[in-house]
Amino acid sequence: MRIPTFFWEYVGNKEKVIVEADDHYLDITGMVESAVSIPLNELHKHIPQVRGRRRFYCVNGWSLECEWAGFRLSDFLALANPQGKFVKATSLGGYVDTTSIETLLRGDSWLVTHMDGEPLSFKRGQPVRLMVFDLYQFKGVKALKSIEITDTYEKGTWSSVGYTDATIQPYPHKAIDLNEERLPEPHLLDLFEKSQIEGESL
Ligand SMILES: Nc1nc2c(c(=O)[nH]1)N[C@H]1C(S)=C(S)[C@@H](COP(=O)(O)O)O[C@H]1N2
Ligand SMILES: [Mo]
Repeated sequence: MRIPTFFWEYVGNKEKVIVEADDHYLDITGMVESAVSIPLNELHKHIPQVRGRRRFYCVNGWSLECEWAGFRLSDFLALANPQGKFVKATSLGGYVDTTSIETLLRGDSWLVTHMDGEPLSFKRGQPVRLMVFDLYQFKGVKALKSIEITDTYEKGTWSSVGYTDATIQPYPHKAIDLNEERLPEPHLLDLFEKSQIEGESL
């Protein structure tokens, strides 16, 4: 798939830490029963691999659907038995975002290693990225290095610059994979109404 340049969203293009999947350890630290530091290429021995088509949405008004493969975040977190309320996820290059565990587990959150059958490229978040499909993707973290379980919410890289609500809005987003302008997305109306009722602030 040819991907337009605005698909690349590394912060200021300054995150330049590249690690091969074979050399990468994923960590879970903080308020956990057992801390985890596991080689990415051994994760499949511990938890099931998953695969499926999902559309992801950027708060800047575009969306993209691919076949993603990886692991469910819930399975990964269970290895550590978290005792706190929040997941603070940090990339190799320092991008960070915090979301409540409740939100992540209620939703559709993955650790993604493959996009359309290929290992993630550097731009796409090599070697593994957190993706939160039912929220805007600034809640996700490319080149994920560590997850810290905490009891306090901290603003992340994008929320610090004013993007506080990650609820996918019901107005159309430009579907860059289909080269179509501003597709209508009626199924999002449901999600939108639900989030208004719950009134959760992320
Ligand atoms: N490490 C890292 N992860 C990140 C970002 C980033 O700048 N750095 N941008 C976020 C945002 S706002 C979006 S929309 C998606 C973009 O993913 P893409 O570059 O694969 O399109 O990654 C998210 N995760
Ligand atoms: Mo984004």
